[in-house]
Amino acid sequence: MPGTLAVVIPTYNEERNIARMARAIREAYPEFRILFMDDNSTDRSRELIEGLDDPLTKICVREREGRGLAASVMQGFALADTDYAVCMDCDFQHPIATLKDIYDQLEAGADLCVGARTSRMAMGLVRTSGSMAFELFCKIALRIHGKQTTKDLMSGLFGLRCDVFRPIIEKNWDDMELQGWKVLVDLLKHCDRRLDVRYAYYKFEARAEGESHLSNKVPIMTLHQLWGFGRFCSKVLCKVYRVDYYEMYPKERKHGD
Ligand SMILES: Nc1nc2c(ncn2[C@@H]2O[C@H](COP(=O)(O)OP(=O)(O)O)[C@@H](O)[C@H]2O)c(=O)[nH]1
Ligand SMILES: [Mg+2]
Repeated sequence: MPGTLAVVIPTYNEERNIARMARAIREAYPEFRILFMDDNSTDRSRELIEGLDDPLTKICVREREGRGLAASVMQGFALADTDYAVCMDCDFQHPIATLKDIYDQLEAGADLCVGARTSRMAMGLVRTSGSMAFELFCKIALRIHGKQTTKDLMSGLFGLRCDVFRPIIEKNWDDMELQGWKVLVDLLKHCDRRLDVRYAYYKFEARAEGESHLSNKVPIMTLHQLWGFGRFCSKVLCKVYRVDYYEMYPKERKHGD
């Protein structure tokens, strides 16, 4: 029996892309489930997906309190009632054709198949350089802590075996950077066994419609994922960006801070 797959797509105010994305995936893959994990968008996203009337396409509108990209993706992995799940963005930066390559690698036995970008220049020079610098930092931190790393650790496109990763997510939910963006980093950080990692290479495109949701909190949260030294750096970055660290992480507030 071929394995089943759910495409988990985190969304926030993607009305300009969402229905087209659902139709494009459905046209290419009649059997894949599609699960939009929407963070209580203020636009017509929900209406547009419900209007498609496709039994294999669902939109889960999340509670406002638990808002977060990583929380959405990981909750989507937990909800997906399939053998495999793939995380993919809703703005056509990730080619739909790469889903097939990821599926094939998972069927061939991979635990994790990372969509690896052949170039990141679609993000522009400044963001590409930042992305590569942060990736290097993440790789060093993971290695120091004896964890596995992958190519394109910053990738928002990757597929995994649900039976391998669901227990990791459930067990470590409270330690995950739930508002963060680098889901792959958290999954590797909390994984204690050697994974069979494979790759699907793809050309990274520019966003189709709308604007990126990136904010200066994303690099702060990425550093915060990286143990003690990473947290120290995230505090420094908070000072640079004039962001209140303890407002982001109230549980870390000590008496006197
Ligand atoms: N659920 C959820 N999705 C989000 C959030 N922020 C961004 N997204 C989605 O995550 C994906 C990547 O976001 P995007 O703004 O394109 O970031 P970029 O590609 O790094 O510039 C898109 O599908 C967004 O709609 C959020 O807070 N919650
Ligand atoms: Mg994008």
